[in-house]
Amino acid sequence: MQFNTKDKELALKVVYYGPALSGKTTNIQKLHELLDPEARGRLMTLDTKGDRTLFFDLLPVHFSTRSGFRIKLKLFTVPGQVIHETTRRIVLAGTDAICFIADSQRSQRSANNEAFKGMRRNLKANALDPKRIPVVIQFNKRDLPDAQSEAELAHYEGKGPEPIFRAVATRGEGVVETLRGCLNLLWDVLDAELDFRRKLGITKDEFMENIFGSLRNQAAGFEGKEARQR
Ligand SMILES: Nc1nc2c(ncn2[C@@H]2O[C@H](COP(=O)(O)OP(=O)(O)O)[C@@H](O)[C@H]2O)c(=O)[nH]1
Ligand SMILES: [Mg+2]
Repeated sequence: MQFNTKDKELALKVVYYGPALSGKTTNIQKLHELLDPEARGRLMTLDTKGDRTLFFDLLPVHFSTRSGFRIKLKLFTVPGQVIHETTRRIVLAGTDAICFIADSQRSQRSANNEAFKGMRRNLKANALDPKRIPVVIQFNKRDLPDAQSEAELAHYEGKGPEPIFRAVATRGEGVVETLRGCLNLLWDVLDAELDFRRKLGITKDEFMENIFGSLRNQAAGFEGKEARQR
């Protein structure tokens, strides 16, 4: 996080972490489609198949608050393949929150578990406390026949503190809910630690509205847009 109260600038970093092919890139591609073009920047996607040393996707989202703060939200994905462990560690550096994208398919259970353990290990390697960094878990690919059942997911819900979201990222289902859930936790942590609400001069609701408000307006169509300008 970069928080500059003098220049009224705040940059937050959220990382989409998880095993290979769980749908991390699809999540931020859908966000890119859904978010207000005025609020989001260019989606940068680097292909992990290519011959590069650093691979990740980045979607910047930026907006100004009523209180005059410029806020930039940087959404990153990590490459899931085992060989890219160093990249995952580097991308996690300085992260403020994590959306862990799990693959619902039964065949991917151990890949999910390995990635989750790796995430905790890489947080620690970056001197970040896994207990302090907000994490939400998304079980993606709910549409596939081999997906773990609701009863099986309920088992995870009881296991850890992380909220669990269901998604079909390819259809955009659950994508916004997951990010919203993550930012909800992040706001609470930052408000408790830094007195965020007072320093930013906005409430949590306003913060969320700034990011996601345009989604509702898109659904509401032209009338919604007009109402927003008033
Ligand atoms: N059936 C299904 N396929 C998905 C879903 N989300 C992503 N995929 C597919 O899974 C593959 C890997 O997705 P990608 O976002 O590249 O995974 P990443 O490696 O985590 O970034 C792609 O072929 C996606 O179209 C989903 O919810 N359902
Ligand atoms: Mg990817």
